[in-house]
Amino acid sequence: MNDTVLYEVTDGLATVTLNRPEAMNALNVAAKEALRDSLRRAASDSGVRAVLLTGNGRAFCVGQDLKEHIGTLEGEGDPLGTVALHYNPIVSAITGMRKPVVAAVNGVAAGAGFGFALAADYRVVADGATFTTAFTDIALTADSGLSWTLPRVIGAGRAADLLLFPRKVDAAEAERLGIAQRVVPGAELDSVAREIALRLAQGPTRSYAAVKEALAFAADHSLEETLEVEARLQGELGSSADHRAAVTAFVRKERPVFRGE
Ligand code: T3D
Repeated sequence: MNDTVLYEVTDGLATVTLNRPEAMNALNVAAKEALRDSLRRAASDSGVRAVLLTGNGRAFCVGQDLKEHIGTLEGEGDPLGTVALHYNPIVSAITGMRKPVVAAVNGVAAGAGFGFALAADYRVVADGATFTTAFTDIALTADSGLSWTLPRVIGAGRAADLLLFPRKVDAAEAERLGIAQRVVPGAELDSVAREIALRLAQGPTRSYAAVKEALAFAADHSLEETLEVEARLQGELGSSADHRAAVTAFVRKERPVFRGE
């Protein structure tokens, strides 16, 4: 691990912070490796029940560090090998994590940075933040899952528009399009995003994992197939300690305490 990404766990919440503010959290190799490893660490730590992903400084993440990339293009080897090596594992770590991931989008999210935000389960966005696909401006195509997530979130026509004609989508439009689930004043972003992520960290972790699994499955399967998956997942949750505790608390008119079990 290195200081391009900060990792902290408190109260069951892992906070993963991109920490290259001087470079707008552009992703050089060190940052990509640290982000991938931090997310895997959070996924495998049973003490972590939710993850908050954010950036230090005025950007959330502007994607690939193009100042590093130009060197790779001019050197030997496979300049775009980083997609399989870094970007894909980062996105898979976020989407495959059996716990909720909240992105606190503090500033511009461009290219892969936009992709990471959309891979998260919930986006809390500062009112001054913007989103841009950026890829075709540098003669690339979408990566970091954007060609899968973006049309599902905003529709195929709008996704094609943003990918063919990259522009900055402001927070208000992001909220209208469904990119942002919540927009808050910049000064309140940290506290609101943390409050939301902590609430998830104290919630029924296995239920959240099942919601993630079912939504991902339903995205490319039939209703009949999805009904089967829902039945299996519900069956598994039926014998969970959190479900028993919640129903007992409901009947007793008490607040349930979820242990993520
Ligand atoms: O290997 C591969 O390439 C494959 C992987 C691809 C994944 C990707 O993410 S590809 C997409 C890469 N990202 C971009 O193309 C975004 C490029 N940046 C921009 O379009 C704009 O900078 C922003 C819309 C993000 C922000 O605009 P603005 O006006 O707020 O800031 P600015 O003035 O353009 O930039 C401020 C500084 O940040 C500037 O540096 P300087 O002049 O002060 O030294 C700029 O060069 C730097 N910066 C911004 N984006 C990047 C960057 N430096 C390195 N890499 C960047 N991606």
